Amino acid sequence: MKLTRRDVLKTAAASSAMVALNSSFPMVEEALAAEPDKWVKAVCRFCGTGCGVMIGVKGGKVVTVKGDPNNHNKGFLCLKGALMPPIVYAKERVTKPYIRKNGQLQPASWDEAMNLVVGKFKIALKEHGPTSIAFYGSGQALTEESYLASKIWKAGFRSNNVEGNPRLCMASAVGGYVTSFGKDEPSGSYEDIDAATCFFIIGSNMSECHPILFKRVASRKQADPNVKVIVVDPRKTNTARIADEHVSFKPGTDLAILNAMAYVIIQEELDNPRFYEKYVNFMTNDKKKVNFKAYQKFLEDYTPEKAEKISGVPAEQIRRIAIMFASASGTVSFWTMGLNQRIRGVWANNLVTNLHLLTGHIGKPGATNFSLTGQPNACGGVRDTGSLCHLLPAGRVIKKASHRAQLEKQWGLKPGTIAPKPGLHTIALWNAFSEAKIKAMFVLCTNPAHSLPNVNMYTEGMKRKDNFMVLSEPFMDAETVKYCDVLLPPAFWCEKRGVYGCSERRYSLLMQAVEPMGECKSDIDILLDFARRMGVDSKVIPFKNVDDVWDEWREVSSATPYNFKGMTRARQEKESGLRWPCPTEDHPGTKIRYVRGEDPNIPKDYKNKYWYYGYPDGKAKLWMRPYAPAAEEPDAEYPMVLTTGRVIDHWHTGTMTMKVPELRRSFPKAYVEINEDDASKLGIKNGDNVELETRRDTMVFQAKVSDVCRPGLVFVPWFDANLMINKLTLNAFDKGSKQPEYKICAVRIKKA
Ligand code: MGD
Ligand code: MGD
Ligand code: SF4
Repeated sequence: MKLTRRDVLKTAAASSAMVALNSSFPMVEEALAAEPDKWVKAVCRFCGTGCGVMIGVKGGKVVTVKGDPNNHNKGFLCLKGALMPPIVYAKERVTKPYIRKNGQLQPASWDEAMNLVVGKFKIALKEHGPTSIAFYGSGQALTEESYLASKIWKAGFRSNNVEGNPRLCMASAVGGYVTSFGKDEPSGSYEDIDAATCFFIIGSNMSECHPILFKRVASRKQADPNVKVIVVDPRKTNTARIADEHVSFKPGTDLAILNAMAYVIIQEELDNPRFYEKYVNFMTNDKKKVNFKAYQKFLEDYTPEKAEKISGVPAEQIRRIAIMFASASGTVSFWTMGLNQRIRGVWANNLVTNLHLLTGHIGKPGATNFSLTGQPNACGGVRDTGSLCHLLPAGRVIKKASHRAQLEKQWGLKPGTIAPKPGLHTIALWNAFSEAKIKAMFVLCTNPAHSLPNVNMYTEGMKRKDNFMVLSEPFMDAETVKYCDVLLPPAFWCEKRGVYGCSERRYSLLMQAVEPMGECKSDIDILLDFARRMGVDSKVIPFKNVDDVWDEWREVSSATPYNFKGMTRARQEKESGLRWPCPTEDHPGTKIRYVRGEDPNIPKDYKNKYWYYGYPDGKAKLWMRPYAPAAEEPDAEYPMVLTTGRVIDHWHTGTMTMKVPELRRSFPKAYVEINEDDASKLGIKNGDNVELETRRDTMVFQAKVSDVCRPGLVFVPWFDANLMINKLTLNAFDKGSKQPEYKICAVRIKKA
């Protein structure tokens, strides 16, 4: 369906509603403005779907955007993707450096700003050592930026305090994949959607958060009426509106539902012993290898009737969805933050994977367990390059001496250079910054003063005089700007060059379309300048530009199963994305991992079909994870559950999407979504002001009364800088992944 700019803008305000209808999904296939002088190939700035875009440039300025017909999105974009140009030229763009003097940010030269930054980092290093400095990055930074920052810190400063917002986002998915397969990242790809006959969507509001992928799911269902969609979410979201089965439950209890599904699958003899007897180890929660019988015994605690008592889901519905999942010819599971942002996030991930290992719905076209990445480069930038406090590039971990030694060799470092102790994970890092134990912090491409949970605690810490924060941020109105000591002006999206890696392991090149505004520099140039001024050995950081960084990263990956040696810049410029592993320049990239004949890491003459090479015996692990309650369950004092999440037309903290009039109009401010029965009991009507109080803070939102939330649950979107729900959320986190539980906390509400 082709739309004119006028059509698109007319539908913008109603875009969320349109998505549910799917047949009239607003897609933008054509240029929206004047015919440009040239088209430049890039990737959408927003979600982990990673749609390819063509940027239209006229007179040296970005004038329009259209979908790249050669990338997986086949020319389609959602509205956020199609409406990016005004963001580049927003009046709030930071175009020169600033230094805070007497509490106010004052314009400064690059030299003045960088000298101050470097002075602070040098003093911290000299007086308090490498553990007193930190880098806090982003799954929206380019791959080269994350790799470079991580190398500067880990190899240049011997500091493992390298973290970023993927800890708030994908850490539990990483934990899930690594514990189940010994290796991170999904094994399937988007083509699986076209072959699946059942979709199991749990804790993901795909229609609003991965719209172009959701369109592919909806089209698949439309094309074949036998295709089933199961949506497991305590809210009846737009995604749920195309479901054959919407499973609504008490938030946090889905672990019991997933175990009960496994119980039913075995009871109905829909399990696949031929697969699991050969390729799966059954593991207890305390890491003991056991047999299938022990698993069956474990599942006795999760009969559908017992799970009904825990979750509120009728036993009969659990039976129905289990049978639907297992008896389909191919089932694809998708999940995102509804599972990851939980103190049992890793376990929840394992339990979805269990269903695939039990039924053999894995490693075949249309059958895969697929965690959707949120940010455009959370996979390619941070997970793969190991830019977190416990990781090293390409799946290596800091704790392992052999992994450190491999990296030291590849990086040409003296043995023992990389510090053996992992750094501080995100919550611990910001706690340490608040206590001024971290003395100097470099924040890049993220807005923590808005996005951290229980955020008042951390903004108090950011106000201290005895810690120092340098922030690279393109927009003056981003919340964290209020707290930084130095503000640097980065080039934005189309003004720089580098790689984004999306959910399906596809790495696509963003080519620079226009010159950076004012005195802006790309984050790569900012980091290279920082390393040089800090005196980092030029043998450790020998790069002149972003392409040099990419070439080293290709080389470093090539000794591992990640291997994207074959993704040369020349190829990336020509092709619209390649999926790793891609070991040679003539390799087409990999659709399905762990399968002989598909995954280049498996020798062609390997005797079995599957090989989970993350574990020495080549078998995946099926974990017995029990249900356990959330960190803060509702009680007599705070009787309801507060959950937070997204709306289709805004991105995270709103610094970008709030600058597009059509998107801002569509959701001008945050609100609280309340179930109609709860509202009537509390005397709340649509549009009333409602006070929400948690153990952290109290805030007032306008009520949106509907059937979306189940009774006992309220939802607040978190994009609004004037109504930051993170003042109310909880910073409890998963012990394994260290990802916070944004999705559940106890709240009491009343009409304000
Ligand atoms: P959320 O709204 O955070 O989005 O994508 P999603 O995870 O799909 O949460 C998803 C769902 O989890 C909600 O519908 C919520 O009701 C449900 N949920 C709450 N509690 C539970 C529970 O106990 N169990 C289950 N199963 N579900 C629960 C997030 C993704 O979106 C991410 S991580 C990023 S970084 C991107 N951000 C983003 C954005 O900001 N805006 C838009 N429009 N798209 C985005 N795409 C990406
Ligand atoms: P963003 O708004 O994406 O949110 O949290 P953040 O990363 O803090 O921030 C990105 C910042 O980078 C913006 O200020 C943007 O203007 C800036 N920026 C854009 N382009 C560039 C660039 O090229 N260079 C530089 N230097 N800066 C740039 C995201 C985080 O939030 C995530 S990923 C998740 S999944 C969490 N989800 C979540 C939730 O579901 N609920 C609640 N309540 N809170 C959440 N917080 C988490
Ligand atoms: Fe951009 Fe995601 Fe929309 Fe694709 S689906 S155009 S990547 S926001």
